Amino acid sequence: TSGTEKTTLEKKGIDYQQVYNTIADMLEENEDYDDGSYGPVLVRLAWHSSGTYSAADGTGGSCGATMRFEPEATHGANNGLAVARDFLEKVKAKYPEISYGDLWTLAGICAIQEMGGPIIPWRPGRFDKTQEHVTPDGRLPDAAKDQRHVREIFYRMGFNDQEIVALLGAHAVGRCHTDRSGYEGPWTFAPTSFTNEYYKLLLDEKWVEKKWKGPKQYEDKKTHSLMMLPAEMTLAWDKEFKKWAQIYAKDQDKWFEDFSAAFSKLMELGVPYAADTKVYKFKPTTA
Ligand code: CCH
Repeated sequence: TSGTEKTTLEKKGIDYQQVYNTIADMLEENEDYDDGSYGPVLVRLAWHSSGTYSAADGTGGSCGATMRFEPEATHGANNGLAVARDFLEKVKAKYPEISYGDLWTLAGICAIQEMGGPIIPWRPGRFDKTQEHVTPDGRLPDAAKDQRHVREIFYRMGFNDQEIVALLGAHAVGRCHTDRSGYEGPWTFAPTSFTNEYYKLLLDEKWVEKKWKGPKQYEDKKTHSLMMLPAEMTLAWDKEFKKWAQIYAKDQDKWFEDFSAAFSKLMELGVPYAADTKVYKFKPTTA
């Protein structure tokens, strides 16, 4: 194709790196929000919009962005995610051609990369679906439960034990909010930095039940300022889970590699791609 033709083609399409840069520039626009970044809540939106997938019947997943609708928007697990959806409306207004599913997943990847995480390959192609495609409540993990439940939920999506442990390391960033999940506090001392600190703290600190009126959660005995959910304490208690947690605590490069692959897979569950769909690897604005 000639230079002019190519420019016309590119004009019709969406410049996804530009969308990425726009989101990246907005992440820290409000220093009063949480720890100063919308990154963590955007990661949670990307995950909850994808984690409804069921491999058995192909329902759910990020294609469709059905969390825009009731009752999915108000499923208990999604409390607080309106913050992330509203944040991204500003980006949607600038790039109206992008589907919500592509926007939410791209934003999650942008947030991880901008917080210092690995490069995560991403492909466009999700399209908006209607309210009839909302999945039933109960497809996302319940933090109060044990490893049987965690396995049941993630096996349903098609993940194995190694991928489960790799994905949970995303709790390196962000925090629990009493007015969203009922739980309270961050998992690490640097909740806007994407590192393998989560595994180190989980395995090295002594975790005790927090004494409070809220739901059962654990706190580190030393500082009482960090938290772990009952469901994720199983990463230290279950033999097979612990094996991977130890590997990731020792080797951040290995974790980055495995996390990138697992998160990319999560974002793509149930998305009907054409074989020649272009793979994007976005350039961090911080590099
Ligand atoms: Fe998570 N997560 N998550 N999580 N999550 C919460 C917050 C975040 C569970 C429970 C909770 C993943 C898996 C699990 C993030 C990413 C991931 C909260 C607090 C609970 C509860 C919500 C609140 O109060 O705001 C459980 C249980 C599981 C699995 O068993 C996976 C997988 C990912 C991504 C790969 C991120 C990020 C947050 C922080 C959100 C924020 O607003 O700071």
